[in-house]
Amino acid sequence: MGLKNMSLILGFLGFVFLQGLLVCTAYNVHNYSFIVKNTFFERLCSNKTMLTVNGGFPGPTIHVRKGDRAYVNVHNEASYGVTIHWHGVKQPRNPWSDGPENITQCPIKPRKNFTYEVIFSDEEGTLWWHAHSDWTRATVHGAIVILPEANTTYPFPEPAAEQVLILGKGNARDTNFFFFFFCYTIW
Ligand SMILES: [Cu+2]
Repeated sequence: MGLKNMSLILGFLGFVFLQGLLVCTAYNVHNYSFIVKNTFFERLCSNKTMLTVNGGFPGPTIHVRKGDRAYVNVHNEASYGVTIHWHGVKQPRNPWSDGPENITQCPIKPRKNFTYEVIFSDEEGTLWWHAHSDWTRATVHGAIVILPEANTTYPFPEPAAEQVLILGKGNARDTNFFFFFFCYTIW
């Protein structure tokens, strides 16, 4: 076999190998925009302004599949610094997007933004995200629904529908609710 043929074959094998690597590391990317801002609400028979994401209470649900990646651009329109934590997401080798204020990042200043890279690895099921600065988590939180990988099955009969249920507890006296939080997906 000539030198030219040999180099052609090696080049082809290298191409196939790289394609295989790309297929093995394929994951879906999801982009979200979170705007943290004060929003007027009527709750518990009183009117109040409280911090929300995108004007919702609770905030938007993140939908991914196991192994996916989400980029969440957080715009802070509050009057003080905030961070967001992805509760229960292990974030392998990615602590800088974990969110604890003044531990893995400085708070996002008012009128600034920060894009979190949320790396999902072996998580599957329902988790949640929440603010991680002072008591902002009381109103700045939402669910993360992680479905099984594509072309894999559930460990139980596939449900016909799902409904995310978030339970919180608050009081009307203060703008920062004290709360307990639970998050389920009902199958
Ligand atoms: Cu948490």
